Amino acid sequence: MSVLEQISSNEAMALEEKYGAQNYHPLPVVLSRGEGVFVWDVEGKKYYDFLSAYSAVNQGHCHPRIINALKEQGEKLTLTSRAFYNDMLGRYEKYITEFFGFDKVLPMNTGAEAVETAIKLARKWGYEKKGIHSNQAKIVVCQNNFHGRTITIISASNDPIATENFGPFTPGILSIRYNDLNALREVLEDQKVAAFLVEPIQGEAGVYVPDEDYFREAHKLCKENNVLFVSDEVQTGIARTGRLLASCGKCSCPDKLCSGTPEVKPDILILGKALSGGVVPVSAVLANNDIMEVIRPGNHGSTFGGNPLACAVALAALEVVRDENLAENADYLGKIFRTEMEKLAKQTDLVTLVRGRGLLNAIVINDTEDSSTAWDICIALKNNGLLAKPTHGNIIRFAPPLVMTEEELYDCIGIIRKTILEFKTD
Ligand code: IF1
Repeated sequence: MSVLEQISSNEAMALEEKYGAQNYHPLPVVLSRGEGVFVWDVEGKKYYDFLSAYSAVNQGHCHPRIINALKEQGEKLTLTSRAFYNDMLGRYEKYITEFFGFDKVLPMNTGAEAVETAIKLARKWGYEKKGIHSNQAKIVVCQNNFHGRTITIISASNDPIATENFGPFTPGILSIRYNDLNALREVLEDQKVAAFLVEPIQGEAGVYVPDEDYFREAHKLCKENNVLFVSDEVQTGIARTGRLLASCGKCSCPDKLCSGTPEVKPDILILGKALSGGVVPVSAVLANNDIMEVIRPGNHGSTFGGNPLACAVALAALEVVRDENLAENADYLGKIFRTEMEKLAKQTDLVTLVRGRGLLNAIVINDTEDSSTAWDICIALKNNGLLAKPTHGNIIRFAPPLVMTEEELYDCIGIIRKTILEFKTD
């Protein structure tokens, strides 16, 4: 069999099982094409994508403008390394910093790399600007966080599956309860704290939305204590929650871009995933000069970070977010979605709770002990033409591309309603 020959779903799954490390447990569907809110499996069955590659494909699959940028730049220049200048990086840096309202950007590739970068930046700032004694700096994180998979980042995790037998871990991390301002107030009394690293909504924890004023007050506490407020918007950023950034709180940006003065402007902003529309790995750390200036040549970097292909793709991906009003669309559709899911929750004992913001939502399934119901519902949804994945056992996350139309959303709500109401537990 030639490697380029068309294969069946079963063959593709068997190959992954035989030759791939088994670090995932995917839904049994093998995709070979995507366009907008739809994906197709190798047998040609069409599905609504309700995961969007964990919110990386906010602009929809293979968005023509982004793919065009990929093709055009791909034929010109893809990688120079940072040993030389390239003619795309500066243009991209100007665009993204103005877009989000920061002085400077440090370009990386994956979300985890950007989180690592932010931690390094915060520590260095802690020593050089705050005056913390060398090697004493602490980073505060929240329980049930998800920031990525590196050793330092999992050192901040309390998920046994992500951490067991990966030690020894990175020291200097303090963990407090999420959505608990008193816990934050207490921990900030420690003068060695350089930064508070937090997600505006905890995605992996099951789309856990904090209290309305949590971010604003947490930000204030950090300011009072000369601690950097570091917002991980890898998943929540780029219009996913109905605003350009989830940390904007009640979005009041006159130009709808949040480049004015958002309600909470983090000291360090971490972006990834949809920054490239899911086309190539592009992540970024944004901060103002007084923080970013602690990084000097040789302190940090990456072979691929800031490569011209990534820059061209990310520029196009951000233009799509702005020109197609994706934040507004996510806000509008999200309200419809939650209203309809709440109606559904009243009709069945299977759904106990609906929560989320914009088009980052989850329903909590009244599940059996071994959590098989949420998985089985996702299999039934797949058979009915909609792809979603359970998280933390009994929670199903719903996060379609933000280019969805209202008509398509109602179609999807119909599929979810029908699937759940017809679902039989045995
Ligand atoms: C996987 C969840 C989503 C993230 C935040 C950094 C990163 C992520 C807030 C790292 C990554 C992913 C990765 C993915 C599952 C996933 C996820 F379920 F874990 F929570 F999106 F919903 N900060 N999130 O959410 O970014 O290095 O992966 O580019 O398969 O591990 P990355």
